[in-house]
Amino acid sequence: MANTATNPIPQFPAGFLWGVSTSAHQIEGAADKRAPSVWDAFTAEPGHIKDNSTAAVACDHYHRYPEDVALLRDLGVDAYRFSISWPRVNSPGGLDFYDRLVDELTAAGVRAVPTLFHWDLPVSVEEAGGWLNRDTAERFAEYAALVADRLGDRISKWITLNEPAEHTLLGHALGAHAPGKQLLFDALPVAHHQLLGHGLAVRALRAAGVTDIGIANSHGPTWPASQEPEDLEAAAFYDLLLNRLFADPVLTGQYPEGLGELMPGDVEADLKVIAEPIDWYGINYYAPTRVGAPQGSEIEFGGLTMPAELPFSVREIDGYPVTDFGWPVVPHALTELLVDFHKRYGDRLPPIVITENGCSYEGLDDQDRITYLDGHLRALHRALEQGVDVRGYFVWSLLDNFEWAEGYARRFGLVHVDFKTLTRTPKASYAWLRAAIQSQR
Ligand code: GBH
Repeated sequence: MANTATNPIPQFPAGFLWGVSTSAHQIEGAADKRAPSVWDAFTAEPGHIKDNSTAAVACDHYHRYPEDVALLRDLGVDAYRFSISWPRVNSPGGLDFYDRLVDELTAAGVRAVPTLFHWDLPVSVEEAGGWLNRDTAERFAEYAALVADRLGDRISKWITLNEPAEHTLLGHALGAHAPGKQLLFDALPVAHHQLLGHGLAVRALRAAGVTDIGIANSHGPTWPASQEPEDLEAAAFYDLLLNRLFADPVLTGQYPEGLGELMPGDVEADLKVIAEPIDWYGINYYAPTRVGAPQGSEIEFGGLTMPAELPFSVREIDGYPVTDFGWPVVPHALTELLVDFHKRYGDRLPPIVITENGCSYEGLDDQDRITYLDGHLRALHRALEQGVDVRGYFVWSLLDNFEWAEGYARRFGLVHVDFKTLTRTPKASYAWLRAAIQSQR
């Protein structure tokens, strides 16, 4: 692949926020110092994680956070997006860790951007019904208030949920992620209760006096497999699930066509809570998806088994390079996504922040990652030129880490981690990003 990444990236507006992201379960380790989460339970059962690894140690960030904050400082980012582990907060001294981390970040001049829920539900909450139970939304808001009381004075931006779409689909519909439920469309209450939890948490955070609250939703263009009516219909339905189910309620106070009727409880009343105004909207973008009519049998795709009952099937995207994970590299789809979002939601869309974007590649001299990031930053800039209000960009991820069902086999980091010695080594992309950020000052 030609490396076009030697040119400096275009100039972004003053005040544009440059950052990197991680999540608690994927990097922290110190499993002995937290109550168990659904991911601890899920990884303990053989067969769920590709290399049968667990995140008991992961990057050992819990003990090595000063070294990781130094890496952030040297990278020159404005902000660091991490997540707070609810089960750790539930155990004695758990909040002390985040207190120390936030102080360390503040001292290094890096703004703290915590996510309150990045998929690691406490087992105790799961045993009470988890996200299938409406009470979990209330418990989530109480936990949010607790965190805000302790850290609120030193936080820059708040994120309620990470990718409720993936957590619903992979965790509760298909069972590839914790808690491993295979409910297909019976997983829809999980979507509703997460959205309700988001709205209640926004209210709780505001009541605690904090500002600058958002959500991190996963989105990407859905491309139909053909112009045949069956393929167009299947793609439109997939698009509804990925790009509208978690956006419409938050931004417009309504579920998209037909989905509201499938949700539990007093949906109208809940939608008022879910639509509580937010200050910015986070988008995690990786790749577009090609979708066509169901193919009448179970299909394997991207490490997932998709049952024949689904009203769509996911297909390969040809004609683009792919990452080591097999995901296509399509920077212009990011422009397409952002311009479409801007058109669809108009004035109801608050400023956007790209809360995740990145790729998995092996190796320290990761020119392919540089090409990926360079291409996506240019695509992002084109969206800005077309009038989309994007205020920041976070790379997934600072460190190689525990990539969920894939274990340690997929490396998304700007910094390599040797999982035997836990040594951190910045990759070529780390130096590239530092220079790119420097070029903006
Ligand atoms: C995020 O999920 C998570 O928030 C993060 O924890 C995780 O480590 C990171 O991304 C990397 O996976 O159709 O084959 O091209 C991302 C969810 C699901 C986004 C699959 C891209 C398309 C793959 N992703 N998807 S494909």
